[in-house]
Amino acid sequence: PNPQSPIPNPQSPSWFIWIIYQLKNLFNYLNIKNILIFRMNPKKVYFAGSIRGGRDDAQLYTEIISYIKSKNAIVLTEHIGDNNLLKDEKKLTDKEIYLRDIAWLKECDVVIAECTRPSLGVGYELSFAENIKKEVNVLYRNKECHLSAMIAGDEYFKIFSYKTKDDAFKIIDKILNN
Ligand code: 6K6
Repeated sequence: PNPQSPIPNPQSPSWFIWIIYQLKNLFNYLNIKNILIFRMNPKKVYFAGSIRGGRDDAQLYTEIISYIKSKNAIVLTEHIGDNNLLKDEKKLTDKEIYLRDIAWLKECDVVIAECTRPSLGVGYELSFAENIKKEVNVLYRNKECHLSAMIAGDEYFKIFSYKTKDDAFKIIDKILNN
């Protein structure tokens, strides 16, 4: 709303234009368009985390995935943080897992990888995602690992080091609001 624009005389036809103008200002002020687009067209996130590389951070993956979902985004790879879902994955052959994950990488809008625990699979996914020009975000705790030079040295990747889970959530907010 623009308090500086004078209120027209209600007898004059310009009052209608004035109302439309004020509604447009209100719409912009509340950023309604962006909210609607975000709600109607949620971001699809490919979350990558270590599986056969080691499950020490499994609980953290669960919490990161829940956080991403709470921000109205879709996580295509929910099983990464859910040991029950992973049991179902074990029923698939490696080829089926590979083909399904590649299809999801092609489908996603953004990749978010937690890379503190080194994982061949995650490294492969990062490189694949770069090759098909997806946005790739790498999170890791620099106090607990020395990130591979092949990841840290690749300027295509957006790399974020963090200390606490809350720091990680703030980074995720920035990624999702892009
Ligand atoms: C369950 C338990 C052990 O193996 C499974 C089934 N395997 C997988 N299921 C789903 N995604 C997988 C599986 N193996 C690898 N991936 C993909 O690679 C995930 O998207 C992870 O981001 C990444 C993990 O790679 P590794 O090398 O740590 O397994």
